[in-house]
This record gives sequence, structure tokens and C-alpha cells, in this order.
Amino acid sequence: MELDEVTISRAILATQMETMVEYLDLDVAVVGGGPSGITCAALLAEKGVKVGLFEKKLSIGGGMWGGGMMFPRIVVQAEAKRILDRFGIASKEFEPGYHVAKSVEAVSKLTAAACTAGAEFFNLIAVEDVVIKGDGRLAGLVVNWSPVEMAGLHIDPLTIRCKAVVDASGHDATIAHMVAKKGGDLPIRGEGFMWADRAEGNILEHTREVFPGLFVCGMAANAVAGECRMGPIFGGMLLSGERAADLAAAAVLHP
Ligand code: 48H
Ligand code: FE2
Repeated sequence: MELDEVTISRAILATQMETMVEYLDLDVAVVGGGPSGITCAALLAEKGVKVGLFEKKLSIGGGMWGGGMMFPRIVVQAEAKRILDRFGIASKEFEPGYHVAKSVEAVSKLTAAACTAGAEFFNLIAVEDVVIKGDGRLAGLVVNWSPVEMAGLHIDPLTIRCKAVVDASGHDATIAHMVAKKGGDLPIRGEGFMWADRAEGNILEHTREVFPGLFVCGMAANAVAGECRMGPIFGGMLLSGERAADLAAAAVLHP
């Protein structure tokens, strides 16, 4: 076939624009494409929830790509091994209960599962603000191209509407901070020191609705709660993403 450059351009523009318009209204917006956010998006989509994941970076994967200190391996404890298995991520037991997986495989297979289940990924889009109206609920997100933010250009953003938001933005807990900064009743205690056992043991308790319409998961959940960090053990991220999916799905499917 003879290739036409303009048809290629039209194909990209037409299909992506259509998707962006379709996702101006969605059930759950997940902010952050790290391990907790991708897991959450995959499981939400599997439940039939219309979910869009917004990631400011070019690549999905967050802090999982780099494993521990750039060694691309992650450790997952016994309690979360079933999630590796569920997504077909190979692992080896190093010592009883310590399962090692390759970070590249883990990111890729979680992302692939989320795509197959119907989650829509919007990379290179940064969430820069939130929408809160008279009823006091988080009702949407204000988004802009990350390169606009990086270049410091004065370009106004666009807005999406959603029934719930999952803050999976990692250590920075960016959405929780935005809500707090704009006067929402959301105390943020800040992340604590390294204590893997404690951090992983408590993360599910911290994975919850912290403000009407806002759920926190992954490292953001511990950062909001003033909980410890855990280093490159990722079971808590996967389990927290799963729990956030259960909570957000219940909120939007049976309000
Ligand atoms: C769009 C945004 C925005 C924004 C941030 O850091 P992550 O990998 O997050 P988690 O919680 O899924 O996983 C944490 C894990 O990677 C980790 O760091 C651990 C376990 N640390 C332990 C320790 O002791 O250090 O991913 C968050 C993603 C990133 O890709 C950001 O780019 C993205 O969120 N993000 N995307 N709009 N405003 N803010
Ligand atoms: Fe980290």
C-alpha cells in the first residue's frame, strides 16, 4: 500500500480527540500510573467501571521501573503474591515469603492487564487542580499537558468530571495536598521514616476515602496518614491498589 502521511496524522488526532471527549465524564479518575494506580485502574476496569488514569510522565510505571536503587527487581511478600499470580507476573521465592519479580515485567503486565480490561491511559497529562462545588464533594480534576507545566507556559487547563478520584500519586500525595491547600478538611501528616514491616502492615488501613469523593492509595495513603515508608517492597502497593478499586467501585456503582 502507498502510505499517506496526512492520513496517519488524521488517524492519531481523530481517535485520541474522540477518546478525550468521551473521557471528559468518567466514573473514577486515577491520578498516577505507579504500581498502586495501575493495579487500581486494572481492577476497576475489570469491574466494569469507566476509569481513566492520568500520568504526568511519558511512561507508566512510576517508582516500580527502578526497583531498589536501580536494580530492576521488586520484592513482594507472601500476602500479595496472589496479585503477582493474578496478573501472570513471574516471581521466585528468595527466602520463605519474600518473592522477587522483575520490575519491567511487573509494570508491563499490570499495564497490559489494565488496557485489556478497558482502562484508558492518559500519559503526559498532569493534574494541576481539583473541582469542589457546593456539596463539598470532589467532583472533577483540572488537567493540562505536562510539557506546558514543565515549560512554565501560561496556558489555562481543561477540566474533567468524575464520580470519584483515586490519588495514587506516590510520595507527594498531590491530589490530597491540593484539596487541603484549597481549604478542604483533610489533614496531611506527611510520610514517616523507613520501617517496612510497619508501613506494609498498616497501608490497607490508610487506603480509604479521606475526603468526600477522594480515595488515597499506595504511597500517597501512607503519606497522608503520617505512616512509615517501606523501601522497594511492593506488596503493599498492589494490595492498596486492589483495596482502592474495591472502595471506589462500591462508591460509584452503589452510591
Ligand atoms: C499526574 C502524577 C501527578 C499529577 C504524581 O510514585 P509512584 O510509583 O506511586 P505508588 O504509590 O503507586 O508506588 C510507590 C512506589 O513506587 C514507591 O515509591 C515506594 C514503594 N517507595 C517506598 C520508599 O520507601 O520510597 O507513582 C506515582 C505516579 C508517578 O508516575 C507520577 O509521575 C504520577 O504519579 N503523578 N500524575 N498528575 N499531579 N503527581
Ligand atoms: Fe519510593
